[in-house]
Amino acid sequence: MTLVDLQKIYSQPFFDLISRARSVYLEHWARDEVQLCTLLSIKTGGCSEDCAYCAQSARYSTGVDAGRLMKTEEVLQLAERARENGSTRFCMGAAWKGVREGEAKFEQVLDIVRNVSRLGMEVCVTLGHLGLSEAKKLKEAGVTAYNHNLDTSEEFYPEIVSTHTFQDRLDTISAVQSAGISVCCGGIIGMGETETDRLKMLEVLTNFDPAPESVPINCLIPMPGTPLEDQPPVDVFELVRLIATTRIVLPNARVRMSAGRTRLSKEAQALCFFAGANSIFYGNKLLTAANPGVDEDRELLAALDLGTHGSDQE
Ligand code: SAM
Ligand code: DTB
Ligand code: SF4
Repeated sequence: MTLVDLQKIYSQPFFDLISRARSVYLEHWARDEVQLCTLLSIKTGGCSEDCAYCAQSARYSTGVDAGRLMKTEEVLQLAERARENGSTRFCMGAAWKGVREGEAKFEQVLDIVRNVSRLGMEVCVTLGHLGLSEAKKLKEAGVTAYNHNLDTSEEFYPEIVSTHTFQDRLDTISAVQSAGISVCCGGIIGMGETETDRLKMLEVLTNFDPAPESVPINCLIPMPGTPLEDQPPVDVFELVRLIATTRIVLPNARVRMSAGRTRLSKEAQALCFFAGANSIFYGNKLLTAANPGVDEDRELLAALDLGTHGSDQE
């Protein structure tokens, strides 16, 4: 896909765009079903990187203190609870620049993954930068997907992060793919980027080989203390257009409505589902920020007659 192709799709009349996205969804997915994913921050805060949106960067005074890496037992208990609550994917995040083979913290993560993967859910981790040997170890331990977002276009990336590059992100993704792990890769909107930046990011995603298995679309949560704390909210129709375009060009990907749902109305979320979103983070908390309550989400899915992945529907 080229940027021009994406611009054509994105800028067609709104109802044509979402109808087309809905048809593509129905052609590729058996039923209306949303995957519930539980997110857990296994190591919070104190990160060396300066990502301008992130409450976990040690550079900003955000009130998020640096924590220690959780113990396997603690993680396992929460993973069991997530499975009981209907999640079919468990995503663990760590606030690090990256991991290296031989480090004690990496060994500890491998131990966590080995244990969590026995529960039978998809196991996703997001640990920052890594190379092929680390990716292979994670695969062996039972990781099914690695989350590493491009976050925005290559051109806008240096405005958001100075401590690593867009190319570093691509290198990690390529290591993950070479190890045979599914890639979960998306971005954030609402950081001051243009429509072209958003579509350029999507252009890069459509040229991944293999295509990303899941695409998280985050709306910026303007975290107090970060350089982006005063950013205005994203226009909901721009969000819906981006989700619909993603559904059309990456028909087999799980498109995840990720950060920022607390600021979206029920109606806005319904439009996002219609446009092809088929996964959400489920649980009261994301990594450090709030997420809609589980009861609220259950009610919303029921009101829209949306089933959940992994549950018996017949
Ligand atoms: N340190 C790892 C990394 O950078 O890949 C993993 C954790 S990082 C918090 C994962 C993703 O969460 C980021 O790439 C970004 O897309 C999203 N994220 C973080 N803070 C956010 C915020 N305030 N609003 C929206 N999305 C956010
Ligand atoms: C992703 O794209 N979004 C999630 C997950 N991958 C790791 C993280 C959202 C974080 C929101 C801000 C916070 O909780 O601090
Ligand atoms: Fe660190 Fe990841 Fe936050 Fe960047 S997004 S500051 S790398 S935790």
